[in-house]
Amino acid sequence: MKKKLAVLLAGTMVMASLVACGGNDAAPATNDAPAAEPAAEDTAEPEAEVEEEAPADDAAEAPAASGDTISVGFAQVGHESDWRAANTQNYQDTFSEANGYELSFVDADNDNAVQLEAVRNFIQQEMDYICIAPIETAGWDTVLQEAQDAGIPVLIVDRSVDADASLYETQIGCDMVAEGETAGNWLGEYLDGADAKILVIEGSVGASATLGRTEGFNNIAAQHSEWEILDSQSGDFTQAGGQEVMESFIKSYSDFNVVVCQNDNEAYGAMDAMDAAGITYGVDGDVIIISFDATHDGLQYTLDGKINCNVECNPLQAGFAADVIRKLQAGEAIDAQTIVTDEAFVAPGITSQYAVTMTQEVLDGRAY
Ligand code: GZL
Ligand code: ZN
Repeated sequence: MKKKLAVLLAGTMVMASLVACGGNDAAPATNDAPAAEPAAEDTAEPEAEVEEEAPADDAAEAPAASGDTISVGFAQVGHESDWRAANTQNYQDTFSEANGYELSFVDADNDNAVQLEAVRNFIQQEMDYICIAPIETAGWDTVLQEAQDAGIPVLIVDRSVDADASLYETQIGCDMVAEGETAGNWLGEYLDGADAKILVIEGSVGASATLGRTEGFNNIAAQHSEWEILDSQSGDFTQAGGQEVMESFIKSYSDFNVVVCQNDNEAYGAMDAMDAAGITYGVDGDVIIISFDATHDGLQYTLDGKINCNVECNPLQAGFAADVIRKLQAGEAIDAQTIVTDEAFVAPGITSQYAVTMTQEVLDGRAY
C-alpha cells in the first residue's frame, strides 16, 4: 500500500507540477538553495533552481520521519574518474538506511547496455524512485516510457538526456555549456590576442558533459580568428585515455600551445605523456593546460602551476535529488531542472575575471 500510495501521490503531484510550470521546459532561473524544511505550498510558477549550496542534510532525512524506507535505484555512469567516485560516495552517504532509504546502486562501467538493463531491473523490482546518470544522452525514450507506465518517477542526474522531458521528473546537474564557455573566456583573457594552436581531449563519446563543454568552448573559439583547434579526440574521461590521446597528438602535432582536457583524470594522463616527451606545460611551460572538474588533485596541480585553469563541476549533488524525492513524497511541486552552480580556478600568479586564483587556503577549504 505504502509504495502504491507514494507512487500515486508522486504521480498526482507530477501532473500538478507539470501544470504549474507548464511542462518541463521552464527556463532555468536563479533561486536560493532549497529550504531544509518543506517549502510552503508553492502554487506559483516554480522556476528551475540555480543552487548555491547543497541542501542541508536533513533534507535527506525526511523519509525516516514517516517511518517508511524509500527504495531508490541509482544507475551510475561508472567509476571512470575521481569526480565520479566523489559523486557515487555522495549518493551512498545521502541515500543511506539511516536517512530512511534503501539504495540499489549499479555501476554501469560506462556501458550503455548495462545501464539500460539496470533501469529495467529497477522497474521490475518496483523501486519507489529511479535516478539515472546517463552515460550518453541518446537512447532513453523507450525505457523512460516503461518506467512511467510502471508509475515509477525518474530523476535524471549529473548529465542530461535527449528524451521527452515529460518522461522524467527533473534534471539535476551542472551547466556544461557554461563550463566550456568559462574555459574559452579565460583562455581569451589569458592569451590577450596571442595565437593559439589547441588540442582537445574530449570526454566520453555522446555524454552531455562532453557535448556541452565542447559546444561552450567552441562558442568562444569562434570569436577568436587567431585560434586554431588542431584536433579533438575522446579520452573517455580516464587517465589512461588522456595519456593515449596525448601520445597520439604528440606524434601528429609539434606546434600546439594549448591542451584542453575535459576532466582532471585526462589531464593527469596528458601530463604523463608530455613529461615522457620532454614537453613543458603549466604557468612556466610551453603548453597551457585547461582542465575540468576541479577535484582535489586537479586543484593541487593547479596550485602547483601545472594546470593553468581548472573549471569546476560540483559532484556533491545527491542532496538535490533527495530534496526532489522529499517534495514528491510530501506532495509538493518540484522544479523541472536544478542547475548546480560551479566556478573556475587558476594557478597562482594569474588573476582573472572568470576564475579564483588558487591558494593553499582555497584548496584546504574544498569539500571534495
Ligand atoms: C560531469 C560528469 C563528468 C566529469 C567526469 O558532470 O558527468 O563525468 O566531468 C566524469 O570526471 O567522468
Ligand atoms: Zn581573440
